[in-house]
Amino acid sequence: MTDRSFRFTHAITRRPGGSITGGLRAVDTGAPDLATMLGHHADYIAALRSTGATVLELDPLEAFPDAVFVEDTALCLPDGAVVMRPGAPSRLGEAAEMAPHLKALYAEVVAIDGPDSFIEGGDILTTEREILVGRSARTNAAGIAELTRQVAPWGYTVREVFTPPGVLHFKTDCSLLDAETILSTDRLAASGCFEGYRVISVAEGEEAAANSIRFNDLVIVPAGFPRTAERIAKAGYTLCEIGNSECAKLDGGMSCLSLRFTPKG
Ligand code: CIR
Repeated sequence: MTDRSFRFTHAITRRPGGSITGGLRAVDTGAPDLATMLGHHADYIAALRSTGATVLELDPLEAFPDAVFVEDTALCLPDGAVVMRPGAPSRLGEAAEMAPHLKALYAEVVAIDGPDSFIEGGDILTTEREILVGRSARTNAAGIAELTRQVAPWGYTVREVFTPPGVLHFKTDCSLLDAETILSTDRLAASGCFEGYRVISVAEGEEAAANSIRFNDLVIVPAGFPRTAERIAKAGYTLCEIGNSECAKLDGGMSCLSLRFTPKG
């Protein structure tokens, strides 16, 4: 298989609830507007579905203000799913809420469970040949070591890399575009972590466009970054732009809003 890292039959999403106004953020730029966010969320789900995928829409979890950002709760590979252990204390319980939904779709679901292990899905970039995990304020060496052991039986190798200082997650600054190609900020690519891949840089001043996703035939990008959008389109990808103004207030983007996978059953 040469496209398992970007061709998927399924996605899981979770609608934001009223508690979203209490979501974590590095800098307070104002409360997100729920109605606007729900509109963007619906557009996002429609884009995923337009590729033919089955998309599960879970109900809001009011007890967890950041629960819309489901990506951080699990890593989903063809052979099985790994339930994460989020490093943000207010998000730790979100992982257990996701586990039953994964068990309904996968024969094998394992979990990161060491008391000192922390890891969030936003720090994990799965490519065709490896899994890159960025150490960050949310993901530590113990979490990465546990993940490495969990995915080894499924034939995956993990490479530890670093999320730039002040950047929330590794994938805040990069996305997979195809088996060979990564969209990245210059500050992340400068670390050398994408050696051996083709890198398309986001335009200067448009760093937030780096959190995009390749989902089947689409590259889903946040709206409002025209120079980066043009670069991606010129490289031959089919673009779909989705509003992200409200999630951006909580440091969230296109990858955070879904788990994307093809379960073997
Ligand atoms: C957080 O700080 O955890 C949320 N406000 C944003 C999470 C974004 N998730 C992601 O990049 N995978």
